[in-house]
Amino acid sequence: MTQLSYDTASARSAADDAAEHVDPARLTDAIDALATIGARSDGGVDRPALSALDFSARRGLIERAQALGCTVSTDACANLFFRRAGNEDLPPVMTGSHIDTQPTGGRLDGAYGVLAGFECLAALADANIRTRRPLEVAIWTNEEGSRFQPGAMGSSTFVDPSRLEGFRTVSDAAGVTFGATLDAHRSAFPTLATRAPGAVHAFIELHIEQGPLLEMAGTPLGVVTGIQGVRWHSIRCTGAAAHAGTTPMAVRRDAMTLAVRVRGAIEAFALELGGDAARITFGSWHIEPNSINTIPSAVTFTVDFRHPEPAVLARFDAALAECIAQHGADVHLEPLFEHPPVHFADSAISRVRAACDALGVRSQPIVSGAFHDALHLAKQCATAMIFVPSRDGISHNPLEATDDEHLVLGTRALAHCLVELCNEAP
Ligand code: HGY
Ligand code: MN
Ligand code: MN
Repeated sequence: MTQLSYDTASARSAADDAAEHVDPARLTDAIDALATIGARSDGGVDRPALSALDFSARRGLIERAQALGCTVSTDACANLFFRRAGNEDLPPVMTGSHIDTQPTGGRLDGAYGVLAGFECLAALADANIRTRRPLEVAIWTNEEGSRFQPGAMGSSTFVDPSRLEGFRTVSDAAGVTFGATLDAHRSAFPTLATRAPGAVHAFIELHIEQGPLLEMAGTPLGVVTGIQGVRWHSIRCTGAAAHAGTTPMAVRRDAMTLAVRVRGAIEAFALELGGDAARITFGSWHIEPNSINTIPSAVTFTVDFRHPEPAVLARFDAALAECIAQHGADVHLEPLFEHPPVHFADSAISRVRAACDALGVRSQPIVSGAFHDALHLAKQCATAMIFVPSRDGISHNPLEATDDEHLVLGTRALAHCLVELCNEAP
């Protein structure tokens, strides 16, 4: 086997070549096509994790990957891996994201990163570029955490397989367990090989910013240096069901009254200790029995707190525990997900920045307000992200949009960065 030379100059020209072979129409057509699976009448997408719609999207992408000459594999958490062979059997460079969406999601959150990865595979084929290392595009299962909490289950178990057993017992609102959907996935794709565990050289995730900062700055590309910390909890407040018309106010045990009081207390201390950088959301509510003329017997709501500083997150944890204790036995806290702030590897960040510079495109450093699968991959290998602007900073909303020009630029930067990483020596 002749030892191919990957000197920087040829690797750099290969990287430029790959970026130039990104085909704008092929990319936007792929985004449009995927958005039809789970399309909402308002232009958004509702494609729950491991639903029939998700399976349908996966089937199409498996076929496309096979047509591109990739090998396709999966793992026990239904992650999908589309691998383009390299000249040397070295740890691969990975890219990818997720294709599950929020219930009122957009067409780009997650899907863009997966389809840009596919576009890089196609661009490499068009340019007839062979890289030293394999290039692997991943679809990570259940990143959103909307149907099954916590989020980012697929990437989390890729990095730490011991977490899967606990995830399998998590149920969705209809009582379907995550384990049952994993088994259904295995039955739906019985011939998929199981990916052999192994080292990963680097992971680069391309994603929409989902906030307003790049657009406000007029910057087309974000060099993502890290992800802020996150806390997810479920809080259950209990009371006593009683008749709405006959029960005097003074003797009620109204679970909603208690829940609103607890919510107010949490919001107050979260904003007080977190300041302008604090992000507190109470997004999901479940009321029992949820009847207009019965006093609620139980109210369960979720807490989503985000902050870039570990010390603030620790103070939030302490204040929340104290708040729950103060409100007595009728308030129960269930932790769902927590992750400290992540700082990406300088080596990966430098590759992303160099790719933006090579394209002659202005970029700026940015910390991600949203979590992503890169949160977990950063534990496994040199990891970084590329952001493109979100129009009006909107995401997790059918109005989510990004200019085609930016979608293409982000993909060109990804192609450039991946080739440079794929040609790095062991
Ligand atoms: O919640 C998040 O940050 C991600 O969009 N799932
Ligand atoms: Mn996402
Ligand atoms: Mn999302």
